[in-house]
Amino acid sequence: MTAESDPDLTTTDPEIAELIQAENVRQRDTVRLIASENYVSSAVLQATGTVLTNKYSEGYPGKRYYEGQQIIDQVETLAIDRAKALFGVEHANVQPYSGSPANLAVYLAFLKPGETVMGMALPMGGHLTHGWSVSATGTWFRSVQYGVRKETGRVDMDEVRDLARAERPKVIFCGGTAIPRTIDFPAFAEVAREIDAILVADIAHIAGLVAGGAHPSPVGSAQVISTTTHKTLRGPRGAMLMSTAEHAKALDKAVFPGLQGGPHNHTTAAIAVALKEAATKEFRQYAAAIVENAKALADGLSAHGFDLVSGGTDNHLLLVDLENKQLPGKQAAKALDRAGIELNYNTVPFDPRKPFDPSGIRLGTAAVTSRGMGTSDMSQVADWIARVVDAERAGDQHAVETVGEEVRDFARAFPMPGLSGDSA
Ligand code: DSN
Repeated sequence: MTAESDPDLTTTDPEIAELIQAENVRQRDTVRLIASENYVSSAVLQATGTVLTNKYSEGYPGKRYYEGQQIIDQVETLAIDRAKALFGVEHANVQPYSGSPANLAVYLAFLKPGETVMGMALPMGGHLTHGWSVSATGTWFRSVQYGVRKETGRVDMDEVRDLARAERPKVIFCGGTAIPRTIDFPAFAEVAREIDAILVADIAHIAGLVAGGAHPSPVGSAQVISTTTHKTLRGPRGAMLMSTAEHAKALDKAVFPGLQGGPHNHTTAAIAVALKEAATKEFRQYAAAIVENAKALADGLSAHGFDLVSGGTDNHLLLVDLENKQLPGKQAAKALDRAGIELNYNTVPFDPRKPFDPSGIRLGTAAVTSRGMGTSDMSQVADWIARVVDAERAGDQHAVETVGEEVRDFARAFPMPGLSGDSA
């Protein structure tokens, strides 16, 4: 390839170009309820697909191991400054490649192999990297895990305190991937203070809600905040670590050179753009609308007899136990996918079934909110979910297909961010 012979994607690789185009259409024509997904803006997409991908910049602004950083330093500094201003933190590192590497950096910064970490158990709503047994974090470190109360589906702070007092973890994680309720950061901070542990708030799921004022902030409670940038925050696939000034050096050293090489500068630029968007009034409205939509979806599903873990939601996420519907979560998720309603099967707390074929489904309202859907649309979506679940249990594939046609027509009426009118 030379500059004179540099054909575009459709010429160089029509197969991949067609697949990307097909994914454009698929994302446009479905109701996306995967709690960890979203639609980024055109501006974020544009920043991602730039020549910044060509540049190596191991190190940090002003202290790099490669030359030619005149522009990259400015890009990364903007991202850092915007993260600090948006979340109100003393330090931000925008280089982690994604959430799991960000959390691994926390271990490298504060723990030696074999030392104790405490986190929420994965089947209770936690994350693999909070010390779950199959993760490196549960293999290389001594892990103790807390859960939720069976009767309430909510985090049991008495259990957290008792476990912390008995096991003396050096690091405590709060947050997770299937928590439909507000995280009580001050209560976790009190436990961590008592045993002199570092509290890490993993806000990957709720970062957009925190930034938009729709969930309390962990700042002032957690010394370290870990987040991905692509869920409710609506940025590119990436992550950030934020902290008090005291822990800045340890975290930076853990990210680079501890775990990673050169940062993905095109992603850093897109994170900066997303952070700028997240500082707007419109973003605060979007964050509030996510929660309103989740509550409307919860009301709609409850009206159809669905059993919501914890009885409802305070944030963007719903966890539904399908045991009373006599349909396994995986079968329901696959039937809903055939009908254009995209979500994931998920374990529910105290699930008697296996993780690969669990009892529940997990839903989130960030992506549909980005499409401009509102509370009355959520009640329609709840009706469709109920119809598909009933049809699948009855083996009525025609009924599932009929919902699919209705869903496609409905979804097409909502413009898709990142997709210009004639692209699909
Ligand atoms: N995979 C993410 C989620 O779906 O919640 C967490 O890492």
